Amino acid sequence: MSVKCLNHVGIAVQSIDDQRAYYEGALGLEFEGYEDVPSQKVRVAFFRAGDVRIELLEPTAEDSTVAKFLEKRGEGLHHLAFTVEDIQSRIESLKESGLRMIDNEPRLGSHHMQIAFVHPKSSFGVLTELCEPDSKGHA
Ligand code: CMX
Repeated sequence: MSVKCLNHVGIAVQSIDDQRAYYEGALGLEFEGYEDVPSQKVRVAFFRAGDVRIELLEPTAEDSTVAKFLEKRGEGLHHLAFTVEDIQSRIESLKESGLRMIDNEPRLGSHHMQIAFVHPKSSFGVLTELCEPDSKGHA
């Protein structure tokens, strides 16, 4: 299992609009836009920091996993996402090495990517996302 690069850093927030000025204004990161990700019940905003993105995640439903996270842990670092090739084989090899996956099959995430999560109990408390850009090269 080797990853190509760090794709993005996910940060759970109560309100994207309340934090946009910090990332865009104070830090000077390039704002790339908003996206709804219905499969994950979140609205996200991306900011470009060199080759990596910062992804702000705002829940869109009370039963969103991000709503639960905010309730339990408050705002802050939520996950790290790594770019991989052939995500289904990556999932299988992680399972074979004994790791617990949240997703046994890839799901559609932001930027048309196929995504799958490793359970944080298997990754030392850091929720880890695998993502594979689509054939048009979205990343
Ligand atoms: N990072 C680290 N630990 C986390 C976590 C996170 N982001 N979210 C939950 N946990 C921990 C909980 O604190 C809990 O730990 P303790 O047992 O020590 O208290 C443990 O994981 C299990 O939590 P839970 O409350 O029993 O279960 P949840 O229903 O909250 O589910 C999880 C946890 C990780 C399985 C769920 O959040 C999940 O499926 N996440 C993957 C999908 C996701 O996060 N989507 C949003 C982003 C999508 C995107 O980027 O587009």
